[in-house]
Amino acid sequence: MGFDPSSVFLTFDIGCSSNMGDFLNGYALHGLHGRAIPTAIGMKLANHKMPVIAVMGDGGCYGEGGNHLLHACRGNHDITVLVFDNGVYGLTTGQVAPTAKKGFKSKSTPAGVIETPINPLSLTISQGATFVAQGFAGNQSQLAELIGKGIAHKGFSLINILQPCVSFNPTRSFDYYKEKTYLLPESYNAGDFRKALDEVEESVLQEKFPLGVIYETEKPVFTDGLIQLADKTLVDKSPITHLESILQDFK
Ligand SMILES: Cc1ncc(C[n+]2csc(CCOP(=O)(O)OP(=O)(O)O)c2C)c(N)n1
Repeated sequence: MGFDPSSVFLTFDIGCSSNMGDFLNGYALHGLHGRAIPTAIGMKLANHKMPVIAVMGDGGCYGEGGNHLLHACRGNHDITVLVFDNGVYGLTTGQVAPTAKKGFKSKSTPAGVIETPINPLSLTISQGATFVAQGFAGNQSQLAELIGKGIAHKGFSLINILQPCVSFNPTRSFDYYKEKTYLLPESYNAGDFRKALDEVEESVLQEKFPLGVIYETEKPVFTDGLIQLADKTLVDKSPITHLESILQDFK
């Protein structure tokens, strides 16, 4: 997208997903499990002209950090969240994550998952997200395009990325995703809220995964509502000249 690495901010959760922080150049913060979204929102408030991207696993985003996700959606915070959805807690070796299918047997659910899985698409669309897409690690050109669109979108964007965890989730193999994913047709209208929810519901019934932009709309973003930020960003407004005295409080 032509960004200088020093003009973008990335925040990484904890997990295999977030070890991506070791492979990218750019300003980044590798924070706490489930907390990449509040960190991203904080960065956006400090400098709302800067693209901010949060990278998370499905455990961190839909489990431990699920509450943050809801409020990021309803606030239409202008950040992009990339979720590496493999259906398990990969880094901690395969406990079940919220997108796993009912009945899935894992180390933490030896008799099978009892709960209904979270559907990240309908969840975020219904809570006010203004850009919701799904990609597949096996379709890299489409995925790159979706990530670009998500970053370019003004408002809260979520890209759920289906990907195998070859070590700890054999049920979600490449072949499984190849069979179960489908591209949304050209005629699909991503601007229709009700149709987007219907499409997702139908895909769940069929046990299929749509790929593409599922829903997209325009609404004012959170910082548009802050008159304090109307003229310039917070970092431009108040250079921190008294950092030492702030830090003293923590000593
Ligand atoms: C507050 C907190 N709880 C639990 C952990 C332990 N922990 C580290 S990674 C992880 C799971 C990561 O799973 P996911 O977010 O799905 O990412 P993945 O590794 O699959 O990419 C957990 C539970 C932690 N580091 N911090």
